[in-house]
Amino acid sequence: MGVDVLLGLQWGDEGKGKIVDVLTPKYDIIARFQGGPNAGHTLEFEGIKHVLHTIPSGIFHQGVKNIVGNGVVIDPVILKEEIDKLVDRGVNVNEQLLISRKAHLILPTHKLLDKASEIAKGKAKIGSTLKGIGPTYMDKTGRNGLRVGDVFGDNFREMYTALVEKHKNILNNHNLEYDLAALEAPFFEGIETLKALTPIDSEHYLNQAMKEGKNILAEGAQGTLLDVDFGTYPFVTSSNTITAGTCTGLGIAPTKIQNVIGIFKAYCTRVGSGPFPTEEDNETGEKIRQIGHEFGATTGRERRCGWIDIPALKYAIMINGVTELAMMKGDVLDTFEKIKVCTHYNYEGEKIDYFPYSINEKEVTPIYEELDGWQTDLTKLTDDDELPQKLVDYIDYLEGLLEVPISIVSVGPDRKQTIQRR
Ligand code: 2SA
Ligand code: MG
Repeated sequence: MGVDVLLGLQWGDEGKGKIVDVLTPKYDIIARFQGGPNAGHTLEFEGIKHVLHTIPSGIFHQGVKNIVGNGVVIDPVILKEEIDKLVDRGVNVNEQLLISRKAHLILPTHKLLDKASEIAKGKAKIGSTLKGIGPTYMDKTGRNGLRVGDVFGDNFREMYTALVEKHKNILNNHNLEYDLAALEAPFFEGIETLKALTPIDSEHYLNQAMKEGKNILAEGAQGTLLDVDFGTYPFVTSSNTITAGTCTGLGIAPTKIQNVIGIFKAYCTRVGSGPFPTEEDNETGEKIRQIGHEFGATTGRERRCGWIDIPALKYAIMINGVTELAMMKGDVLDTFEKIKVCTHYNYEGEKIDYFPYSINEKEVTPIYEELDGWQTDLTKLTDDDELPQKLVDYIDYLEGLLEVPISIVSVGPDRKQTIQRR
């Protein structure tokens, strides 16, 4: 028994939450290994939409344990809100949710520092979610951070105050007005909620579970192109969003990893700043945005929309060791007469099929193939046999380029709108 990994191959929002929810019945444990409340994982079933930020997407399945690993950063305020909603919906959170003692805490001042940093960058801002992600990971690697385990100690308040003093010194150099006391009240309420949960050491817990024959699914957040090492730096998030992040973010050895399920949209989106070669900043992009409801699940921001990018996907498949693919939101393209696929880049005058050091507009222009659209409503389909031929052609074409089977095709946001291919 080992660990399967499910992660995004683009710039996030591929639909990871939905597919984790669909696959959860095959697993005993679902575990988040990186990121934090910057994530917005949307699940839909029985006519209700749920958005999760910190809590893994297996939480709606009774008996399944959901782990927040050491690689995740936790905002107690947002965690409390998420838990309260789940409790209202009858989820037994105390039984199902376990949190690593080694996960780092997002303090109110981390959010202020995030904002100050973005303002200071001006036009070069990252377009962060302002959830304090960058500053919290900076404190983690800078060896200043506070961890979940600290909240159970006697001197948590002193530790908190010492770190906040450091943050205030930095904030003094910025022209940012803030009311810290107003932010601290909900923070300390959230800390009480956190204290009521079961703390674990995810490395011991998960390795023991594997010995007992349990199946684990690791749930990625954001996407490969936002990875701090391999993404479009500096327009990335501050964690390793790739398969390797599973090892460091949960305490699992690389030899324990089995299947890696890579998720991508039939087109492509990005939220926040940074290069996006296949972006359609025009009517086409707007059409995709409206039909696909492409707005941030955490911030509500408009997502930038464009065509599928094969060199980028091949890069993500390579970095992650993807063994199977899930294609999401094909239904959004139902009314398109023609569908474009970027197969290569023109890179400084040369035709290439790989993802280069920089994909800035100056260096890279996409080269497209155009395929016929299927012009069929996919949303009612339930079986592999019912897929229209033109969609099958599209899938075959992508599989040929990507050299990995597309085993899942999603045709709508609901749990039920998922086709497992044979
Ligand atoms: P951060 O907040 O420091 O991680 O931001 C750095 C970059 O990472 C991007 N990022 C995301 N991109 C897509 N989806 C994300 N989650 C939310 C969603 C985003 C939202 O599900 O829609 O609601 O806006 C996510 N989280 C971080 C971010 O846009 C920056 O480009
Ligand atoms: Mg999302």
